[in-house]
Amino acid sequence: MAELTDIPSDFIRAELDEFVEREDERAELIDFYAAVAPHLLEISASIISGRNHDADRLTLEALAGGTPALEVMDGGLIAGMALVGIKFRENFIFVPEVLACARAMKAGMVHIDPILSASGIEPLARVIMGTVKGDLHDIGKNLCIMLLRGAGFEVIDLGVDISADDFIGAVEEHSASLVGMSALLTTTMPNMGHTIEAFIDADLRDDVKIMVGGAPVTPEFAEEMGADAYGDNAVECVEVAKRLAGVGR
Ligand code: B12
Repeated sequence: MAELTDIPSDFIRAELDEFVEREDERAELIDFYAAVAPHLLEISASIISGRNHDADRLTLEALAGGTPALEVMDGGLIAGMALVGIKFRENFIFVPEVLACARAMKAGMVHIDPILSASGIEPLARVIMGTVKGDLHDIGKNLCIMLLRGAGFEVIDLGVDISADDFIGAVEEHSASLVGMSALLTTTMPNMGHTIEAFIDADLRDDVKIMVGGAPVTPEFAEEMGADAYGDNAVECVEVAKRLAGVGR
């Protein structure tokens, strides 16, 4: 188990010390950040402080210096958002600050996207992705999309606040065989179930495989709602999509 002093960033150490009170979370995050390279923790720090110009510059520098895009994404961008989430939950920061952090995250993601999305091969399958009705969170969905495209899927991104009808319309319009739904609010999770029911009512349920994800979603909830699969993170999203499309594990 790592110690706080093992984390190679004064800023991250101070943030953890001040804002992460739960012992289990603290231990988990200390272990995690202690294993991340200092230049990636600088990216995390820029996300946590909502400095979008720094996130942009530091991400570019890390990539130019040869750090793989996936590592920059995990150890820099997503790692920053983990602390933002805890500070938001505990009311240390509020929506305006989180929006600034999300903007910084997007400034970094802009550079990761083309690298992870470039595959140049015949699409494995066509996927419709969207965040369900009532929900405006899109960072996680966008990460999933980047990795799906990078793995060779064609992805139609419907965006956020997507109704069951819009999901159905998109499947019909694009003849897609896979649907991915994201939800970050416990209040919007049931809309995944409503969308699946709408596919049944439209007599289209047998034509598509449906995967779901988002921080509050669990494998049990996914099964209860009648989804075909659940994915915990963007890497799992790709694994699940491949399995559902019958193109790999
Ligand atoms: C950023 C953020 C915001 C931003 C969103 C900006 C944006 N463009 O997305 C803003 C400020 C707008 C916002 C608003 C709100 N938010 Co908010 N937000 C967050 C925060 C801090 C981070 C979410 C995030 O981006 N995480 C990082 C990404 C990488 O992780 P992820 O989304 O989980 O995605 C990964 C996996 O889940 C998975 N995945 C995701 N989707 C899918 C889909 C498929 C198919 C698969 C397989 C996998 C998969 O892969 C992803 C990548 O690894 C979370 C806290 C948290 N810990 O989650 C709160 C949080 C989700 N928000 C919360 C709340 C309450 C709100 C508001 C109601 C606040 C308010 N009072 O207005 C509003 C709701 C607005 C709305 N109608 O949607 C609560 C939800 C509580 C609950 N249980 O319902 C949380 C948990 C914060 C808290 N209180 O603890 N929020």
